Amino acid sequence: MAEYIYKASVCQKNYNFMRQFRDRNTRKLKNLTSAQFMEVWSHYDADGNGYIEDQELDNFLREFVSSVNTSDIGPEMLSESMLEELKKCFMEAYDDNKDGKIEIRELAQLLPLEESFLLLFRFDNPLESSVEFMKVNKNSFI
Ligand SMILES: [Ca+2]
Ligand SMILES: [Ca+2]
Repeated sequence: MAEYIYKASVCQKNYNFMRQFRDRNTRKLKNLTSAQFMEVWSHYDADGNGYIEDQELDNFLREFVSSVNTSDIGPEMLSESMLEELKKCFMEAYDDNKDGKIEIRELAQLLPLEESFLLLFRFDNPLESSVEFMKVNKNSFI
């Protein structure tokens, strides 16, 4: 994993959306508020179908990994084979229902969330989809 992070960090040239959520010094992800989480979600679920999949998943992984670095230094991209390998490990860890896509509940396990917000994702809650989630989110948080 360390190697991936290093290599990815020399690669990304474009604006990295994830970087703003990392602590300037420790480079750890900060606890996200519900609003920030939804920003991340809608940024990467570009077509809004309720899943981060295929190209969206690749984009997310690239940025997630390379955001560890403070700046983008080189023009080189994360190689396809490295990305594939990374994706395999990643999906094994986070794709709970093994459908090859990341849904909102799975992303919630991946990102650090603020305590009160985290409760929404505990197992006895009835949220089935991102659409439902956004409804609840709108009522209780914004
Ligand atoms: Ca999508
Ligand atoms: Ca899944």
